[in-house]
Amino acid sequence: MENKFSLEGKVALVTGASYGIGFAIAAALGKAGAAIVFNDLKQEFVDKGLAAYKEAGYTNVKGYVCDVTSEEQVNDMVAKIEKEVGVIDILVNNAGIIKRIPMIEMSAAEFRQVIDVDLNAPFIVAKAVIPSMIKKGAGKIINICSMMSELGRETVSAYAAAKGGLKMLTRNIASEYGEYNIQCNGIGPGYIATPQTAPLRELQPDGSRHPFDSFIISKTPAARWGAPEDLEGPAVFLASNASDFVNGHILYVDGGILAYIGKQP
Ligand code: NAP
Ligand code: GCO
Repeated sequence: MENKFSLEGKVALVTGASYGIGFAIAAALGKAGAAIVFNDLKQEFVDKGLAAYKEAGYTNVKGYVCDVTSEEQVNDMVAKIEKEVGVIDILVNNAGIIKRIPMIEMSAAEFRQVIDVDLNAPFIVAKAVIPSMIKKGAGKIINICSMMSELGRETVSAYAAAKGGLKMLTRNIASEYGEYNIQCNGIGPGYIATPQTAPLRELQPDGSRHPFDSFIISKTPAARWGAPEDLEGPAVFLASNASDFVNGHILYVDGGILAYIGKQP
């Protein structure tokens, strides 16, 4: 039987993938056969990423310096990738930032910065890769959403607005380009242990768990934080022919958070 999960011969661009969730997803796509392409903001991070992929045994990897909020830089990078590696078959919009600031203390500039990276940039990168996908007659776009695509919480107004918007951008790309055999889906990770969430897991001065850490364990039926590796299978599924009739879907990989009302008293 044909292996519907094989990514042999495919080119995958994962944004912001020197470490964290992006690295785990790119590595999984690489293991399934894809050529890995990633970017980061500075050469220093790209070099660290390249060294990490090499250490993990990946040789078919290219890294580029590119700020995904800059349309000019993104268009240059995509043109270079098409020339140096090939047409991008799989795009994972992973690069993201968060600012945890109570809304009434947040400046409009800070709000805009989060929207710029977490919502405008996925639009910019998707817009840059879709024309070649249309020509090729196939393409996969995966947008990394969040629990905050569905839920609110104190201090993350900009992030929730951006990730909620990204869910709808996902559905709109699916609606607009589905007829060209392009599938655009989202992955909504639950609480995953990465540098982004490190401040929420810091040990207290007395050595006890951070209250947010205990809160997340109690809100998650799986009773643990996720690891970046928990996203590997879902990413390969959505990047492969196994999901060719799945379009505009957000796959939440959250240990059950969205299904759960919370521990009863
Ligand atoms: P992370 O550890 O902070 O990594 C984010 C990556 O994005 C970094 O490599 C960062 O680059 C890069 N980046 C940020 N702004 C960029 C820009 N303008 N241009 C290019 N690259 C940029 O985050 P993570 O936890 O792995 O999260 C990855 C994605 O998953 C994000 O979209 C995040 O919102 C989402 N997510 C995370 C969780 C979680 O619990 N961790 C849950 C749900 C969703 P630098 O190295 O230069 O900072
Ligand atoms: C926060 C967290 C979240 C997670 C994630 C949840 O402060 O609430 O950082 O936003 O990172 O996106 O899915």
